[in-house]
Amino acid sequence: MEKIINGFPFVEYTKESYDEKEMLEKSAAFLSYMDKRRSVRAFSTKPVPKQVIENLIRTASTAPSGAHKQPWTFCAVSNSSIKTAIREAAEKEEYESYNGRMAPEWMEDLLPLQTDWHKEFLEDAPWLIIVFRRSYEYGAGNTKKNNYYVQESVGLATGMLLTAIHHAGLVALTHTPSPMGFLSGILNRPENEKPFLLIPVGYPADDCYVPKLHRKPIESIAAFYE
Ligand code: IYR
Repeated sequence: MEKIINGFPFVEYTKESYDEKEMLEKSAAFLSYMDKRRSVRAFSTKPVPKQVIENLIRTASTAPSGAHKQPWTFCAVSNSSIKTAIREAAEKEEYESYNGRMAPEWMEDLLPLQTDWHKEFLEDAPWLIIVFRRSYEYGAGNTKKNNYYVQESVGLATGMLLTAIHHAGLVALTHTPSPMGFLSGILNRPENEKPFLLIPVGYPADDCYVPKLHRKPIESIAAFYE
């Protein structure tokens, strides 16, 4: 059903609700499913079909955004020379970060993850999805048109991307080479797009270990006011 409200088209919302028992079961099952998602740093080189990546990106793009501006661009790279260029540029920055640019406290906080400046995953993973935030759009005559809550919107879309990746049985890493301006150059992105996150996507390597982490209990992450 469609109707016009103050001159703007609306469609009837299609309900998706369950009885309380079903809701409890579904929410608990989804929790235990999502709890298995982990950031992975050891990737298999096994290819992933482009159609799957397209579906993941389209899922991410269902995220809410400020004034529905959808202020994101997802660049999906499987081209091996571009992956190599990204790895080389990222490792150059990361080498500097791990050799003096990161404060001692930061280095210490990273110890349990055992990361370093080597980024093999940037070549091993079959796809790199580089998320760009679009700070503004170009209007007629090259004028700038505002986007709103860009960081929040792109953060939400990226969260949904990670959920979709996990749901497809694949793994990902939210990688933040810093600074990451080199991505705009390598991918030839326009001035209104700024790199947000670099996400290798693929299958885990055969011998894949992840840090033994603990999730904060509900008492530490939530406050209920009933
Ligand atoms: N960007 C570096 C360092 C790093 C920073 C944080 I915060 C992490 O959670 C993990 C790593 C790197 O990717 O190695």
